[in-house]
Amino acid sequence: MPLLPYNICFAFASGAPMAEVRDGPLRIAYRLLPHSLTHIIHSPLANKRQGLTKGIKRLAQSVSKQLQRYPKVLIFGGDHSCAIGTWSGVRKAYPQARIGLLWLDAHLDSHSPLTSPSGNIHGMPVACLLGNKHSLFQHMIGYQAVIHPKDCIIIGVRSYEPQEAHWLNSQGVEWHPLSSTPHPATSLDIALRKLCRQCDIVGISIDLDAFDPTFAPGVETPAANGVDPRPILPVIKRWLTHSKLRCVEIAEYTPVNDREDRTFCLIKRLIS
Ligand SMILES: [Mn+2]
Repeated sequence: MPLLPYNICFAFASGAPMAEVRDGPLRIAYRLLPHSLTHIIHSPLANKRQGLTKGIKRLAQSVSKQLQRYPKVLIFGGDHSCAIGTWSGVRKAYPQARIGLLWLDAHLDSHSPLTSPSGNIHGMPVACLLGNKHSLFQHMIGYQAVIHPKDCIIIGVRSYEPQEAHWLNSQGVEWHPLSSTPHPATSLDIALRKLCRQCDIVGISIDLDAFDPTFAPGVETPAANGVDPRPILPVIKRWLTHSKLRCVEIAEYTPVNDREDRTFCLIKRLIS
Protein backbone atom coordinates (compact mmCIF):
# COMPACT_ATOMS: atom_id res chain seq x y z
CA MET A 1 0.00 0.00 0.00
CA PRO A 2 1.36 3.41 -0.85
CA LEU A 3 1.85 5.68 2.11
CA LEU A 4 0.24 8.70 0.54
CA PRO A 5 -3.43 8.76 -0.34
CA TYR A 6 -3.21 9.98 -3.90
CA ASN A 7 -0.75 9.48 -6.71
CA ILE A 8 -0.03 11.29 -9.87
CA CYS A 9 2.19 9.56 -12.38
CA PHE A 10 3.80 11.85 -14.83
CA ALA A 11 5.46 10.63 -18.00
CA PHE A 12 7.81 13.36 -19.01
CA ALA A 13 10.90 13.33 -21.13
CA SER A 14 11.24 16.69 -22.81
CA GLY A 15 13.77 18.13 -20.39
CA ALA A 16 16.43 15.40 -20.63
CA PRO A 17 18.34 13.80 -23.49
CA MET A 18 17.15 10.20 -22.88
CA ALA A 19 13.57 9.51 -23.93
CA GLU A 20 13.70 6.31 -21.81
CA VAL A 21 13.30 8.32 -18.60
CA ARG A 22 9.71 8.59 -19.79
CA ASP A 23 9.21 4.88 -19.00
CA GLY A 24 9.87 5.39 -15.28
CA PRO A 25 6.48 6.66 -14.12
CA LEU A 26 4.61 4.19 -16.31
CA ARG A 27 6.63 1.31 -14.91
CA ILE A 28 5.83 2.43 -11.37
CA ALA A 29 2.16 2.90 -12.17
CA TYR A 30 1.77 -0.59 -13.59
CA ARG A 31 4.06 -2.55 -11.30
CA LEU A 32 3.65 -0.78 -7.99
CA LEU A 33 0.37 1.06 -7.89
CA PRO A 34 -2.06 -0.95 -10.01
CA HIS A 35 -4.88 -0.56 -7.52
CA SER A 36 -4.37 3.03 -6.42
CA LEU A 37 -5.88 6.09 -7.88
CA THR A 38 -3.35 7.01 -10.50
CA HIS A 39 -3.37 9.85 -12.92
CA ILE A 40 -1.02 9.69 -15.86
CA ILE A 41 -0.07 12.82 -17.71
CA HIS A 42 1.72 12.43 -21.01
CA SER A 43 3.81 15.31 -22.11
CA PRO A 44 3.53 16.03 -25.81
CA LEU A 45 6.90 15.63 -27.47
CA ALA A 46 6.27 17.00 -30.94
CA ASN A 47 8.35 20.07 -30.33
CA LYS A 48 10.70 19.68 -27.39
CA ARG A 49 10.42 23.14 -25.80
CA GLN A 50 6.76 23.59 -26.64
CA GLY A 51 5.95 20.09 -25.37
CA LEU A 52 7.86 20.80 -22.18
CA THR A 53 5.99 24.01 -21.43
CA LYS A 54 2.65 22.33 -22.14
CA GLY A 55 3.53 19.37 -19.92
CA ILE A 56 4.63 21.68 -17.10
CA LYS A 57 1.40 23.65 -17.25
CA ARG A 58 -0.69 20.47 -17.32
CA LEU A 59 1.12 19.04 -14.32
CA ALA A 60 0.80 22.32 -12.40
CA GLN A 61 -2.93 22.34 -13.06
CA SER A 62 -3.28 18.73 -11.96
CA VAL A 63 -1.19 19.10 -8.79
CA SER A 64 -3.12 22.21 -7.82
CA LYS A 65 -6.47 20.46 -8.26
CA GLN A 66 -5.39 17.35 -6.39
CA LEU A 67 -4.06 19.39 -3.46
CA GLN A 68 -7.45 21.02 -3.09
CA ARG A 69 -9.09 17.57 -2.88
CA TYR A 70 -6.52 15.41 -1.14
CA PRO A 71 -4.26 16.02 1.84
CA LYS A 72 -1.09 14.74 0.17
CA VAL A 73 0.09 14.37 -3.38
CA LEU A 74 2.84 12.13 -4.76
CA ILE A 75 4.37 12.81 -8.16
CA PHE A 76 6.59 10.54 -10.20
CA GLY A 77 8.79 12.03 -12.88
CA GLY A 78 9.98 11.65 -15.63
CA ASP A 79 13.01 13.76 -15.66
CA HIS A 80 13.48 16.40 -12.99
CA SER A 81 12.12 19.22 -15.16
CA CYS A 82 8.74 17.98 -13.90
CA ALA A 83 9.58 19.83 -10.66
CA ILE A 84 8.78 23.10 -12.42
CA GLY A 85 5.22 21.86 -12.89
CA THR A 86 4.90 20.19 -9.49
CA TRP A 87 5.93 23.13 -7.34
CA SER A 88 4.20 25.78 -9.42
CA GLY A 89 1.09 23.62 -8.96
CA VAL A 90 1.55 23.74 -5.19
CA ARG A 91 1.94 27.53 -5.46
CA LYS A 92 -1.22 27.73 -7.58
CA ALA A 93 -3.18 25.84 -4.91
CA TYR A 94 -1.79 28.04 -2.12
CA PRO A 95 -0.95 31.47 -3.57
CA GLN A 96 -0.34 33.08 -0.16
CA ALA A 97 1.37 30.24 1.69
CA ARG A 98 5.02 30.09 2.58
CA ILE A 99 6.18 26.91 0.83
CA GLY A 100 9.33 25.08 1.94
CA LEU A 101 11.16 22.80 -0.46
CA LEU A 102 13.72 20.15 0.45
CA TRP A 103 15.69 19.19 -2.67
CA LEU A 104 17.58 15.88 -2.47
CA ASP A 105 19.87 15.61 -5.51
CA ALA A 106 23.40 14.82 -6.72
CA HIS A 107 23.23 18.02 -8.78
CA LEU A 108 22.29 21.61 -8.05
CA ASP A 109 19.82 21.83 -10.96
CA SER A 110 20.40 25.59 -10.89
CA HIS A 111 21.53 26.34 -14.41
CA SER A 112 19.86 28.78 -16.73
CA PRO A 113 20.00 28.47 -20.53
CA LEU A 114 22.88 30.98 -20.35
CA THR A 115 25.13 28.81 -18.15
CA SER A 116 24.10 25.22 -18.97
CA PRO A 117 26.71 23.29 -20.98
CA SER A 118 24.07 20.80 -22.19
CA GLY A 119 20.99 23.02 -22.46
CA ASN A 120 18.93 20.28 -20.77
CA ILE A 121 16.05 21.70 -18.75
CA HIS A 122 16.31 18.97 -16.10
CA GLY A 123 19.46 20.79 -14.96
CA MET A 124 17.50 24.02 -14.40
CA PRO A 125 14.36 23.50 -12.28
CA VAL A 126 15.78 25.02 -9.07
CA ALA A 127 16.79 28.22 -10.88
CA CYS A 128 13.37 28.43 -12.50
CA LEU A 129 11.46 27.86 -9.24
CA LEU A 130 13.58 30.28 -7.19
CA GLY A 131 12.95 33.14 -9.58
CA ASN A 132 15.82 33.26 -12.08
CA LYS A 133 14.66 35.90 -14.54
CA HIS A 134 15.61 34.16 -17.79
CA SER A 135 12.87 34.62 -20.39
CA LEU A 136 12.45 30.84 -20.86
CA PHE A 137 11.48 30.45 -17.20
CA GLN A 138 9.19 33.46 -17.34
CA HIS A 139 7.47 31.89 -20.30
CA MET A 140 7.02 28.65 -18.35
CA ILE A 141 5.80 29.90 -14.99
CA GLY A 142 5.53 33.70 -15.07
CA TYR A 143 7.41 36.41 -13.27
CA GLN A 144 7.02 35.43 -9.63
CA ALA A 145 9.39 33.07 -7.84
CA VAL A 146 7.46 29.95 -6.84
CA ILE A 147 9.64 29.29 -3.78
CA HIS A 148 11.47 31.93 -1.77
CA PRO A 149 15.23 31.17 -1.87
CA LYS A 150 15.31 31.17 1.96
CA ASP A 151 12.73 28.34 1.93
CA CYS A 152 14.73 25.94 -0.23
CA ILE A 153 17.42 23.59 1.12
CA ILE A 154 19.48 21.32 -1.14
CA ILE A 155 21.14 18.13 0.16
CA GLY A 156 23.20 15.34 -1.47
CA VAL A 157 25.15 17.53 -3.90
CA ARG A 158 28.40 16.32 -5.46
CA SER A 159 28.30 17.26 -9.16
CA TYR A 160 27.78 20.85 -10.26
CA GLU A 161 29.19 23.77 -12.20
CA PRO A 162 30.61 26.83 -10.35
CA GLN A 163 28.05 29.16 -12.01
CA GLU A 164 25.24 27.23 -10.31
CA ALA A 165 26.86 27.50 -6.89
CA HIS A 166 27.53 31.18 -7.50
CA TRP A 167 23.91 31.90 -8.42
CA LEU A 168 22.54 29.96 -5.44
CA ASN A 169 24.92 31.74 -3.07
CA SER A 170 23.88 35.10 -4.49
CA GLN A 171 20.26 34.18 -3.64
CA GLY A 172 21.15 33.04 -0.12
CA VAL A 173 20.10 29.42 -0.69
CA GLU A 174 21.25 26.84 1.85
CA TRP A 175 22.89 23.93 0.05
CA HIS A 176 25.07 21.14 1.39
CA PRO A 177 27.82 19.44 -0.61
CA LEU A 178 27.73 15.77 0.28
CA SER A 179 31.48 15.86 0.99
CA SER A 180 30.82 18.11 3.99
CA THR A 181 27.68 16.24 5.10
CA PRO A 182 28.96 13.33 7.22
CA HIS A 183 25.44 12.27 8.21
CA PRO A 184 22.97 13.06 5.41
CA ALA A 185 20.06 11.55 7.33
CA THR A 186 20.65 13.92 10.24
CA SER A 187 21.10 16.90 7.90
CA LEU A 188 17.86 16.05 6.13
CA ASP A 189 16.06 15.76 9.44
CA ILE A 190 17.39 19.16 10.60
CA ALA A 191 16.53 20.76 7.24
CA LEU A 192 12.95 19.48 7.30
CA ARG A 193 12.53 20.58 10.89
CA LYS A 194 13.67 24.07 9.91
CA LEU A 195 11.36 24.23 6.88
CA CYS A 196 8.39 22.97 8.89
CA ARG A 197 9.07 25.62 11.52
CA GLN A 198 9.26 28.55 9.11
CA CYS A 199 6.78 27.50 6.36
CA ASP A 200 3.07 26.73 6.08
CA ILE A 201 3.48 23.89 3.60
CA VAL A 202 6.54 21.72 2.97
CA GLY A 203 7.50 19.44 0.09
CA ILE A 204 10.33 17.10 -0.83
CA SER A 205 11.74 16.68 -4.32
CA ILE A 206 13.79 13.50 -4.59
CA ASP A 207 16.08 13.06 -7.56
CA LEU A 208 16.99 9.37 -7.37
CA ASP A 209 20.54 10.21 -8.50
CA ALA A 210 21.11 11.62 -5.00
CA PHE A 211 21.50 8.00 -3.88
CA ASP A 212 24.67 6.07 -4.53
CA PRO A 213 24.57 4.25 -7.90
CA THR A 214 25.09 0.96 -6.04
CA PHE A 215 21.58 1.36 -4.68
CA ALA A 216 20.01 3.40 -7.50
CA PRO A 217 21.73 2.73 -10.83
CA GLY A 218 18.48 3.29 -12.74
CA VAL A 219 18.79 7.03 -13.26
CA GLU A 220 19.68 9.16 -16.24
CA THR A 221 22.71 10.98 -14.79
CA PRO A 222 24.41 8.81 -12.13
CA ALA A 223 27.03 10.41 -9.88
CA ALA A 224 29.48 8.29 -7.87
CA ASN A 225 29.83 8.37 -4.06
CA GLY A 226 26.22 9.18 -3.29
CA VAL A 227 23.88 9.04 -0.34
CA ASP A 228 23.43 5.66 1.34
CA PRO A 229 19.65 5.22 1.36
CA ARG A 230 19.58 2.88 4.38
CA PRO A 231 19.82 5.47 7.18
CA ILE A 232 17.91 8.15 5.27
CA LEU A 233 14.82 6.17 4.23
CA PRO A 234 13.31 5.87 7.72
CA VAL A 235 13.82 9.62 8.23
CA ILE A 236 12.03 10.50 4.97
CA LYS A 237 9.23 8.06 5.74
CA ARG A 238 8.73 9.55 9.17
CA TRP A 239 8.45 13.05 7.71
CA LEU A 240 5.94 11.92 5.08
CA THR A 241 3.32 11.65 7.79
CA HIS A 242 3.87 15.21 9.08
CA SER A 243 0.78 17.36 8.57
CA LYS A 244 2.71 20.16 6.82
CA LEU A 245 4.32 17.72 4.37
CA ARG A 246 1.86 17.93 1.49
CA CYS A 247 3.73 17.02 -1.66
CA VAL A 248 6.50 14.60 -2.57
CA GLU A 249 8.12 14.14 -5.93
CA ILE A 250 10.35 11.29 -7.10
CA ALA A 251 12.18 11.94 -10.35
CA GLU A 252 14.65 10.52 -12.87
CA TYR A 253 13.84 6.81 -12.55
CA THR A 254 15.17 5.35 -15.81
CA PRO A 255 14.30 1.62 -15.97
CA VAL A 256 16.59 0.90 -18.93
CA ASN A 257 19.62 1.81 -16.76
CA ASP A 258 18.48 -0.18 -13.72
CA ARG A 259 20.33 -3.28 -12.54
CA GLU A 260 18.54 -6.16 -10.82
CA ASP A 261 15.60 -3.84 -10.14
CA ARG A 262 17.60 -2.05 -7.44
CA THR A 263 16.20 1.40 -8.16
CA PHE A 264 12.69 0.05 -8.44
CA CYS A 265 13.06 -1.67 -5.05
CA LEU A 266 14.34 1.56 -3.52
CA ILE A 267 11.27 3.45 -4.80
CA LYS A 268 9.08 0.68 -3.46
CA ARG A 269 10.67 0.97 -0.03
CA LEU A 270 10.23 4.74 -0.12
CA ILE A 271 6.50 4.71 -0.70
CA SER A 272 5.28 1.54 0.97
MN1 LIG B 1 17.76 16.78 -10.35
